[in-house]
Amino acid sequence: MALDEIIITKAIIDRYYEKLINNLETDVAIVGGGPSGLVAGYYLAKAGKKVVMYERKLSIGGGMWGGGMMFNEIVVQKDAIHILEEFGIRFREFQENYYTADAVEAISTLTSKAVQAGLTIFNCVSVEDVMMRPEGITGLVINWSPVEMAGLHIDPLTVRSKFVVDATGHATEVVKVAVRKVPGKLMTPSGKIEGEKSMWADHAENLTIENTREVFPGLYVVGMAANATAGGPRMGPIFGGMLLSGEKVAGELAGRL
Ligand code: 48H
Repeated sequence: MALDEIIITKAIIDRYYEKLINNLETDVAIVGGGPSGLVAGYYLAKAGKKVVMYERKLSIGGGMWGGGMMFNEIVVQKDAIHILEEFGIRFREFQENYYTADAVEAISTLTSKAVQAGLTIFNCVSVEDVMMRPEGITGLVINWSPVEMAGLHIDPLTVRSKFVVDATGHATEVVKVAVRKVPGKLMTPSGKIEGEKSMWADHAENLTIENTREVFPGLYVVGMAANATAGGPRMGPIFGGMLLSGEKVAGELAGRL
């Protein structure tokens, strides 16, 4: 049967439109497609929640692809091994409590399993603002990343969600917008972003999980964004904290929804 380019085009437009329209109102909107956001999206979708993710870049995965300094292996500690097992990511023991996994297998599997569980991902979409109401943050303001990159003056669109998760990593972009533009204070000691601190892997890994929580009504932080918001240190290429943080936020939100 001959292939018709117009049917190919229609198929893409129709299916994308369907995805877009079905995700204008969701339970949870996750900003950023790094490891913590993907794990959160997977567990929320698995719990039957309607969950969407926006990722600025063309590729999903954030900072996991490159392992440590482009040596594409990651380290995961024992406490988080059950998450690798849940996703079917292969790992090897290096020495007691230190396990390694191939970074490419890890991030591609997190992405694939999250989407298959029901997470809808929009890549090449940047979150530039939040929607606010007296009760808190109730959605996101989105635009094509190429619009942002080209500096075009084009108004964005808006999506509503019961909860927003900032999974933007070191940049903490959603929390930054909230601090700058939404009346009220963050649930942190200073009421503002405390700022990421220097390397201390052991301390940072525990704090990442502790700091994974609601920081403004309707807004949760996860992964590196959680530490940056609460003033925790960085941890380098050990990823257990990122995975456990995603699992924690999903559990808390599923409980509230
Ligand atoms: C849409 C956005 C926006 C926006 C950013 O950095 P990530 O991998 O995030 P985490 O927290 O899941 O993982 C952190 C980890 O990769 C890491 O950097 C570690 C462990 N560092 C330790 C250390 O010591 O350095 O992913 C965040 C994603 C990226 O893909 C961004 O492109 C995306 O968020 N993003 N997407 N709209 N406004 N801002």
